Amino acid sequence: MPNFKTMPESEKIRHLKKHAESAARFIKQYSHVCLVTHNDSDGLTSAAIMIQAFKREGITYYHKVFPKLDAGTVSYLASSFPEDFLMVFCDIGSGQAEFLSVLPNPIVILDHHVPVGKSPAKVVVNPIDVGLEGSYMISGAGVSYLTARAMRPENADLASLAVAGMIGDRQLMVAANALILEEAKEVGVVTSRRGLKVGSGTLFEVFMRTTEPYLNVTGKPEAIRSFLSDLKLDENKNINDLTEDEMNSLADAVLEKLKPLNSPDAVEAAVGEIYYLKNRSVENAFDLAGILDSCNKDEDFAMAVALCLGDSDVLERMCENYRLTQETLVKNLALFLPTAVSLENVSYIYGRDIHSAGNISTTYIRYVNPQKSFVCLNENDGIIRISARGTRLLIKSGLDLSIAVKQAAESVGGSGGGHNIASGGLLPSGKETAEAFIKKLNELIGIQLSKSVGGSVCPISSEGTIRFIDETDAEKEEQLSQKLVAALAPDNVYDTKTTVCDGYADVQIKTEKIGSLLATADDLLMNADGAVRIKKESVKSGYSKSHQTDDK
Ligand SMILES: [Mn+2]
Repeated sequence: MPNFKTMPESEKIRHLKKHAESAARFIKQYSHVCLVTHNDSDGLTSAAIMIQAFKREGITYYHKVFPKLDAGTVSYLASSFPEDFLMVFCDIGSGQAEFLSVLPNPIVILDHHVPVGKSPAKVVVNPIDVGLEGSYMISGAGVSYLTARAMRPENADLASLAVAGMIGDRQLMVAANALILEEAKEVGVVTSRRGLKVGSGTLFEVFMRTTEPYLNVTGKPEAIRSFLSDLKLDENKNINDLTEDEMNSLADAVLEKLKPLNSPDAVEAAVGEIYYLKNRSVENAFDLAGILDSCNKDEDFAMAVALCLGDSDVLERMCENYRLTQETLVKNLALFLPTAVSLENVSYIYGRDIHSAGNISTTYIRYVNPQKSFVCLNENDGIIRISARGTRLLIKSGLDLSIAVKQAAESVGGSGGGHNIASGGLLPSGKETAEAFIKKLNELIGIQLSKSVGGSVCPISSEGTIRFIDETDAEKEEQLSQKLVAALAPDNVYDTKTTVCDGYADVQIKTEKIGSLLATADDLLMNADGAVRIKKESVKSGYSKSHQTDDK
């Protein structure tokens, strides 16, 4: 078993590709496949990728879409398909090993979710198995693409769908994603330009219905008009037709609005590369991902796959559906975001029949308060659906929502899981259950973030103070704290401030990244420990004239 922890990223990707090759070889042995995919844009683009690949191999397929797998859905699959059908799961299936074990069929899993339990699958392709991050380095569509690509080189044209899947899952263009994007550009199925990362349309339309980024003008006609006229931009101009200068000034104005949030996630989500899918009927990748995410019925899912594979007859209907969904979302955000309650480590909204709870969560953590994890608890049909979100900054400080949500949900008789940054689950209904869950979650996240590092370092901001309490007696001897900070001075990074007072010394550290802050605090504490020990040793061996203190 290779050691994936110490392996360079390119090696990990090479191993992932090897797994994809095994999956491709395995799939090609079958003539009948039941394809099961997740119901979001990443799952639906995965479906389109695999369906095109099956068609090219002459494999007969059936396609089922589920929001999640449980005992019921798996027993439905078991009773609906003969045992000799290959079951291929895309963007779903890693967390449900125990349910899948009852299927007599051969199974292939192409997924990027956290694996739970021993998988009954014959082949699993999952980035986490080779030490890559599933939450931002490759999506379900990316994993499916690598598999399809290994089935047949001509499947390289499906890379544009993989890019739409990455966009839909809000991934970063790094690691395996970067490699797939490079391939997509090489074969000419994707191009890109820099600017505001939104769908196409007139500037007025874009700000009326775009929730990524969600700004103080979003959905407000008057505010949008004055924002655009201040920038001397014509509200009826299509965003695709903006000159480079116009796009830059628009992007700068949006960044200015995001500044007070101090959220790298928001900045990254708002401005950067816009991807155009050159061989798809919806060219803008944000539009395609949005359209697919607005699908929620079986007939929508069939249209979604058809749209991905070039059926332009369904285009108008799906775009209209998407427009309505976004309008409702903008209204819901205005309605629900102000109802959020904040505890020490988590903010939450609890309500009934909340539409698009996942989007509300994403919007809240990104554009309202990125300093704490966020949970939307949506009660309907006698059950509470959890949708929890974190930020990469919080994850660097120790947050893992897949674990915290699972444990908190289980503590009140529910279930949960997902990614470290975005996780979901179910709870029994009732306000008391919801409150008990939140209380437990708040506590668990507090433990994960382990609020203090050898003093009062707050790991959520990139600013912290370590206080050294001086136990030496100021009347009779030299203050140890002064010696200590003098000894530490060479370790000071840019923006380190030291204050020495009677009885204590404060070292205040400011860094750009939370990681550097933690590393600096760690170094300082280690060296401080060393300095104290040396001081005590020197006291013992008589080098110091100061009064000998208790040195056990
Ligand atoms: Mn996914």
